[in-house]
Parts: sequence; C-alpha cells; structure tokens
Amino acid sequence: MEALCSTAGCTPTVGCPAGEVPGADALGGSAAAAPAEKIHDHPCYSEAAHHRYARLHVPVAPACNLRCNYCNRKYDCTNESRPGVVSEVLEPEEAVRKALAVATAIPELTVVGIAGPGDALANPGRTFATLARLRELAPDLRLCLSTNGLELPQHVEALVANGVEHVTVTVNAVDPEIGARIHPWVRPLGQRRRRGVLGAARLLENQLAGIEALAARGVLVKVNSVAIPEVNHHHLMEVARTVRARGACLHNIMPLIANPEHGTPFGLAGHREPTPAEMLGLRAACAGDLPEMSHCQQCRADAVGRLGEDQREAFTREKIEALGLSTEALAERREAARRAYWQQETAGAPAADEALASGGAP
Ligand code: CLF
Ligand code: SF4
Repeated sequence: MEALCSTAGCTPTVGCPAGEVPGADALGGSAAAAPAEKIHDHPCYSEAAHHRYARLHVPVAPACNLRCNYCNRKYDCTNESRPGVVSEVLEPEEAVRKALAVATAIPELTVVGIAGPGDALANPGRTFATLARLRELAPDLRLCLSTNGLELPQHVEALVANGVEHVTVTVNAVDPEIGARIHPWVRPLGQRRRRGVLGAARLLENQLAGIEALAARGVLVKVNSVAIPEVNHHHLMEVARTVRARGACLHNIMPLIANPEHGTPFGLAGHREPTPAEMLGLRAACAGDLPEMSHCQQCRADAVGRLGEDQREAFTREKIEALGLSTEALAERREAARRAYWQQETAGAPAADEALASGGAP
C-alpha cells in the first residue's frame, strides 16, 4: 500500500495561541514562542523533545483527494514520508490496539499521529473513529494529524472536539499558477475533479481558511512545504509570510525527493532535487517570517519510535494480535505501564522537570 502527508514548528504569530514562553530557548529554538505545555513533549514541534519522546503514525487513511507531482501513491507520501511501501493499512480499532501496545512498550510515546498513507481528512470516517477511540482509552496521548488541507475547513470543529492540538497542513504554493504545476488536479468530497489553476485555487482557499480557523480555536498549526527547484523554491518565503499571517506557527521545508525509481511525475521527468546548500539557504531565508523546523525525518505513514528510529517491525498487526488481548485489556495494561513509568520518572525528579512530568503523570 501507499503512505502519505505533512508537517512543521512554532513562534508567536497572528492566531498562534502562544505568547512568550520563558526559557523557551531550551525547547530547541525552532518553536521558541509556542506554548511550552503543548510542545515540550512533542518530538516534531520541539527539537529538544525529539531526542527523548516518541511518536506513532497509525496508517488508517488510504484514500487521497488530489494529485501531487512528487507523489506516487505506491510509495510513502513525500509530504510526510520517505520512500518505502507502507506495510499495512489498519482499521481504526486495529490502530487503537497498536497505539496501546506501542505505548505500553515505549512509555516515552507522547504523540499519535495520522499522516496517511492517503490524506487523513479524505478518510474522515476512519480518521475520526480512530481519534475518538484513542481519546477515550488513552486521553494523555497527544493527537496529531497532517493533511493537504483540501477538506480542512469543514473538519476544524471535529478536530477540536476530538482533542487534536497539532495539525500540519502541506502548503507548497500561495499562487495558484505555481500550485497547478505541483498539483494538477484536486477532487473535493462529492464534487467533480478540478484541474489546473482552478483546482489549485480551491486547494489554497481551503488550506488558508482551515489554518485560520484552527489557529483561532487554539490548535497549533505547522505548515509543510516541499521545496521544488525551479517550481516553488523562490516562492517559499511568500508561503511562509502568508501562512504566518493566517496563524501557522512553524514551518517545515522538506526537500523534493525525485528518484525516478519511485515513478512520480517529477521523478520520471528528471526533475532535480534541491542541494543541501540550497535547503540551508532556503530555511535561513524563510526563518525571518516563520520559525523553521530542521530536524524532520520525512517519516513514513506507519512510523514508530523516536524520530530517526524505526521500530515498525516490532509492532506489526500480526505481533499485536498474537498478544491475544482485547482492546480494553490492552488499555488497562498500558495504563498500568504508564503509571509505573511516571512514578519512576518523578521519583527524585528535579524541580525543573516537574511541569514536564505533570503533563503525562497519572
Ligand atoms: Fe507525525 Fe507530523 Fe504529527 Fe510529527 S511527523 S503527523 S507532526 S507526529 Fe515530524 Fe515526521 Fe517530519 Fe512530520 S519528523 S515528517 S514533521
Ligand atoms: Fe500523495 Fe499528495 Fe495525496 Fe499526499 S496529498 S498522498 S503526497 S497525492
């Protein structure tokens, strides 16, 4: 199967529910003005946290609603993933069981995200069933989601109601002429396919409206952009300025992956990838408008563990089912493990760690 989308980090911007955070430099700089209580243990939003805390992507969203010229849905979505086939798409209850099993084995797991393998909001039934059940059985876990934004505005209230505090929207262009070179068509739910500039304009309209609405509801919004030389490379500063004005608080610029073997339109056309020097220059240029994330790993839609680590093989569907436990039994087992972990962590914890510990303590 395939895999897919999103991401980025934070500062006090219009609509960002931030405010200055004393000592925020210790959080890793890129998210210097985001509210500490929302990012201190999020491995993507806080650079410092990614050494300690883990995230899990549950691949419950196979369908997608637009075309990206850097994606071949046979492979992981470039927005949020590195190339590689997603080994399995999960049903919502299977995803919840996996999250509980992973959280039991990896007590540093703080975030469960839905990042594909298609688009999370192109699969609203599966996505919201998963979020609701996670919220019921493991309310301490942070819920995170990434999306291309096409269906975002209509789902903002449901995301808030389900406790999602971090959303990543992939925005590659704020000019539909440029957008159409990246996204040749979009297909809003229940509507016909819109091609070219018309489609890109619809996508942009929904992305910006969705970002603004999320920020107004206190959700931290990160924007991912794929840097594509000669297409949007020169345009990403304008992207950063525009999404900041709508309330995004972190930007994650990721290099185009255009290996011809992946079969993407850009790859097959021999489009070049940005050089490391270009990426450095781009991130530095855009950082004047929006804090830039620099530790992104372009994860798979079924990633497990700390960023850069890959523990997927230890948590396959087969292995979790072999435990022979009901979802409720997995939840009880995980709760016991969580309490034991935090008792150990807080015993003798220095005062500086108390706030951090209280976020996940029983
Ligand atoms: Fe996943 Fe994305 Fe949430 Fe993180 S990943 S949905 S914000 S929990 Fe992180 Fe992976 Fe980069 Fe994404 S390193 S690809 S930024
Ligand atoms: Fe692929 Fe784009 Fe759909 Fe993500 S949004 S799965 S990158 S086509």
